[in-house]
Order: sequence, then C-alpha cells, then structure tokens
Amino acid sequence: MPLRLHARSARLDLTSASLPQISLCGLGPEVTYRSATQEQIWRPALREVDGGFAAATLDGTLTVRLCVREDGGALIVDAGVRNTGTQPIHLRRIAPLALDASGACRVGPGADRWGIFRHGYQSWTGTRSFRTTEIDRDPQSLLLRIGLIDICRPAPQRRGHFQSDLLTVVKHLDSGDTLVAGFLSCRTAFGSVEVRVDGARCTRFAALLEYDDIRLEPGQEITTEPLWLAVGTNDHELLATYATAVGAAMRARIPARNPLGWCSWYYYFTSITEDIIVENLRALTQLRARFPCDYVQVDDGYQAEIGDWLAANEKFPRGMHWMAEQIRAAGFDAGIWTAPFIARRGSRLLAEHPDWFVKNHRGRPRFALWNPVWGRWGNCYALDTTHPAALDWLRSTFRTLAAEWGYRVLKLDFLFAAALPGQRYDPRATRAVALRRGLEAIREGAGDAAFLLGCGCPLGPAIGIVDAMRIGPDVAPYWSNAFSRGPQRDLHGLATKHAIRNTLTRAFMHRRWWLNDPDCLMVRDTRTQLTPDEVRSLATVIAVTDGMIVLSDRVEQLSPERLDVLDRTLQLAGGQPQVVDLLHGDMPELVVARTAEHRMVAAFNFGEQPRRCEIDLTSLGMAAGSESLREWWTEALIPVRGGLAQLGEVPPHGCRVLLLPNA
Ligand code: 9PG
Repeated sequence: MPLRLHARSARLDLTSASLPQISLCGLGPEVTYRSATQEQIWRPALREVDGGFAAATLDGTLTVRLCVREDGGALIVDAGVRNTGTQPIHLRRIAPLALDASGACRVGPGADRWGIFRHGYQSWTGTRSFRTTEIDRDPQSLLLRIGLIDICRPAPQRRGHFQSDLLTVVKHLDSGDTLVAGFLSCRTAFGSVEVRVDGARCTRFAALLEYDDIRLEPGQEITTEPLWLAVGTNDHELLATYATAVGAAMRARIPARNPLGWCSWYYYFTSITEDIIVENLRALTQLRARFPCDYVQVDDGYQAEIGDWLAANEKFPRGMHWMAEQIRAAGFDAGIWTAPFIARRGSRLLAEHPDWFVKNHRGRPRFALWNPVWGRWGNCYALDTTHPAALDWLRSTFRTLAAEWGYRVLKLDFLFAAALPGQRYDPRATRAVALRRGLEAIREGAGDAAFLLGCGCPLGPAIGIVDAMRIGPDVAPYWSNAFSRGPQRDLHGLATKHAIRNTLTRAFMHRRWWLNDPDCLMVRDTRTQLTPDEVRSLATVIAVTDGMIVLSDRVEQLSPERLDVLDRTLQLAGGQPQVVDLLHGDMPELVVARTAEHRMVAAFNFGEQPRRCEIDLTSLGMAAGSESLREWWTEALIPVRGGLAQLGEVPPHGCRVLLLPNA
C-alpha cells in the first residue's frame, strides 16, 4: 500500500490511496545549525527541481536538496545539506522530514487511540509502546542516564511526547492503521523519530539525525542517512519489512545458526576463578548430550584492570591464553568479555596514553562510568575511537585475543562509551561515526571468523559489524527492582522483567540485523529469588523469540527438575516469532511463533495478581483441530471451546504455552 507524494506550496504531503485515514501533510526538512554566533532552525520553502526538491537560505549560507523515491512499497527520502557560504557552520541536526506548524499527521480516526513504539538507544535502554496519555521518563540520576540512555537526547518527559531512537511505529489501536518511519542506515549519525500528541491531534512528527555540532566547511555537503516510511494495517509485517531493508542497507552479518553458550556472569559475577571455569567445563562436557554447548565465555572478573585486557589478575594465575586452551581442549569455542572503549583510573592504558581518551570541556578525560563492582574508587573514561593510535591498539588487542590466544567469541561491553559527547581527535566525526570506527577496528583485529557480541551498545551503527547484539537490560536472579516499582517506573535497570520486556519488543531485529541476545538463561533453584513461574517465563520468552540461549548457572549443581526446564527450553526454540500486542502498551503478553513442525502460542501474565486468561486461537489463525491441548510446562489439559483456549488462572509473572501441529 504505497505512500504517494504530492508537492503543495513549498511543502510535501504523503497520502495513501488504499488507506484514506493515513496522511502526513505539510512536511519538509528542518536544519538546526550554528553560524558565527547563534543557533538557528531553518525550515526551508521547497521548490521542485529536476528529480527532487531544493531550497536555499536567504543569505545563501546553506542549500538543501531532497530526493524521494519508492522502493517496494516504501518511500525513501534522501537529503543533502551543503554549506554554500564563505564561513564554516556547525551542524546540530537535520530532519529530512518534519511537520510544519500547519501540518497534520493522521493515522486512523484520531491520535488519542494511538499506540506509539518508543525504541531505546542502546542495548540496555528499555523499549516499549506507549499510549498517548503516558509519560516516558528517563532515570533520575545522571550516573544512570549516562549508562542507559543517550544523554544528548533525553526523553521529552511530557505526556504524549516521545522521542524514539532510529524508528517508530504508530498504530491506531481500533482501525489498525499503521505508520512505520525509521532510518535505513545509521553509519554516520544517530537517528530518531519524534512524535507528539495533544488530545486527538498529532502536533509534532519529525525524523531527526544528530550531527553533534560537527563543522561543515564552505563547499562541503552532508548527505543524510535515508529515511524509510511505509503504511499498512499489519504492524508486524511493516516492521519486518523495515528491519529487512535496514539489514540489507547495512549489510548485516547473520550467522547460519544460533550458537548455544555458557557465561560465567549471572551466577558468579566478578568472583570467578580459574578453578570455577574448569569445574563448569567439566560439567558442560558431561551435559553435552542434553545441552550441546558451543562456547564457554568468561565474563568480567579475570582482568587485572578495566582497560588492561591482556593482563589477568591473581585469580587466573595461568593467564587467559592458558584458559582459552583449556576451553578449546574440552571441545568448546572460547569466549571472553571485554569493555574495549573504557579504561579505569589505575589502568596502564589510561596512565600510559591519556591522549587516547575523549576530552571534556576542560580538556580532561571524559567520564564514562562508575561501576561499584570494580571497586568503590576509580572512574572509567571513554576511549577516543577516532584517534589512530587508539584504533591501532584496538586492532592489536583483538588480534591477540582472537588469532593468538584463540578466543572466538568476543563479548564487547559498555560500548556506548565510544559515543559519549566530548572532544575527539577527529573533530569531523559524529558520535555515531566514532562508535563505528571503534567497532570496525575490533572487527579488523579479531578477523572475519570471530563471533562479536555487542553489549551496552547503541544499536544502529553496529549493524553489519557484530554477529549478535544484547537487546535488553541484564537479567538478574530476581524479577524486578525498587526503581521499577517506584513512581519513576524505571524500564532500564537490571531486572529479569526488564530483560523480558526488551526481548519481546525487539524480537523483530533477530536474523535481520544480527542474532538477538536476550541475555542469559538461569534455570537454577539455588542462589536465586526467581520463582519457578518466573524462570519459565524467562525461558519461554528467550525460546519463542528464537533468541540466543546462553546458560549462566553453576552447571554441576543443577537439579534434575531444572535440567528438565533446560530441555524444554531447547525444544521450544527455533521458531519465527510475532509479538501480537506489541503496540498495545506495556508489556506485550501474547506471542505466536512458527517452526517447521509447530505453531506455538505463548500467553504471559506480567501483572502482580493471578489472572484468568483465554486465547482466541481462531483470530490468531490457529484453529485447533482438537478439543483440548496440553500446556507445555505444566502438561495440564487446556480445553478449547469455539476456538477459545481456556487457560484458567495464570499466576503472576507466569505463562502458558500451547503447541499445535502445523496444518
Ligand atoms: C559485567 C556485566 C555483564 C553483563 C553486562 C554488563 O550500571 N549499569 O547500568 C550496568 C548495566 C549493565 C551491566 C553493568 C552495569 O552489565 O550487561 O552481561 O557482562 O556488564 O560487568
């Protein structure tokens, strides 16, 4: 259902012949820049030129051109901004398209019934749909904001006003009319889509790219990342089409199959030792027939200091080269955690090369984070990934880890640090460019055969470089935390519930941009506060979205009952998921998936009270041939009457899963 373009008195309108309730009227570019003194927002009046639209500022300092093309039912907008003046300017932001004051964005009969998908900046940023009466809030403390959102693009924190990283979906929840708008590639600038609703009217719609005040010299032109827009009535299909187009434009790396892994973090945290890894190697070898683990990944806790990745601490007396050899000798791929874009006060890296770090306005290394698990004293600073010597160091470090020591799986953590604002060696690099250069250097050093897993990473610029990406906050051996239950309703911090939310809301990226890493599976019944229902919900969400399965338990001590949970998780995995109620608000509770043999439906109760649930199999296109179905986890018989599967009471934080053979 293609969008059509109309040029009308200096602005553009987009309409759809088959969906008369969808239209965007009064669109045009918006350029925010700073010349000698003040910052200006320029909203040019466009004129048609051959093959597109163009405009120039009155004083001739800037020209903009716009080119709109159609591709597979979507409209793609390319913009270029040229400095046609005699002085450099600083470019803050380019919106290839934004509504003007008289404009209107209509999706269905009224904006008051919209569901708006607000996508988060990096791996850990909570991602969910909002209703227009809700407020999207950032964490209150600056420390948390630095580590969880983009501090350069805070949430508007006003009712009905949202800024969504990279893309948004707007769906009218009654008519089903849907608009997807997002950037097709993200190599050179961070993109976002801003949507504001007042009552039943949309008063702001803008697709924005951040240029971080880089200098645009006289004669120089910036070409924006292409903006992709499409409309329809099936949000799932539209989002899948968008994600596929992004994957193609960014040349995504998609491994043929999901590796199974083991990770030390969520049982041992920083208290790992050589003996602990060896114990788990032995246990995983014994468990191989049931859990054919591909890789064993040592997480945080082995290193001498944050920044000095090739030096182990006293808990690994034989060093990390030896450790890799042990893992490989046991028949597993070796994996290791690093945080390559930060270094801590006290590291050799920072002491020897202070000039390799991003600078703050005082010319001092730029603060990146403080993490109590690394000791109370000692801040971490952000590596300048535009500095040639820092890039050489990254290449050589990862060459050593991968080619010399034999680590094939490289978990790259706290990657957001490379994109923090500050002064860099290359003043023309945007924050997105800096991040991508750092990631490219790691890929060059590690080689094409390495499996790179991004974590704490702004998503867009990593597509095409990493093989897998953490798509949510950390799981934890507990369900939620005080911040999430308090008035702030935090979405981003460590909690199994938060990991589950993002695993559902970002499921559409899987196998289009990379393999989704929903974070680790914990099935244990010791050293955890997760209830059996919560463990099943975590396992179900990971499996039905086909996310990577990475176990993080003390393997030797898993009870037979919990090994059974692991078996059932593996059996559920491998389907193609659809999150049915993605746009309905927080949190999604209904997923269907298709494998070669089965259709599955998973229903969750993320509320705090038990709830009677039924699933309308007919409306999901899954009419059951039989009068009852067996629930996957409990093996209870679920009656099916008139196409309704009656699940009975689902416990809080629990789920029910039904499998139907393919018709
Ligand atoms: C190791 C861990 C694990 C884990 C990573 C990352 O302050 N924070 O917001 C914060 C978020 C995540 C986090 C640590 C701190 O965990 O996601 O898998 O590797 O580092 O330290």
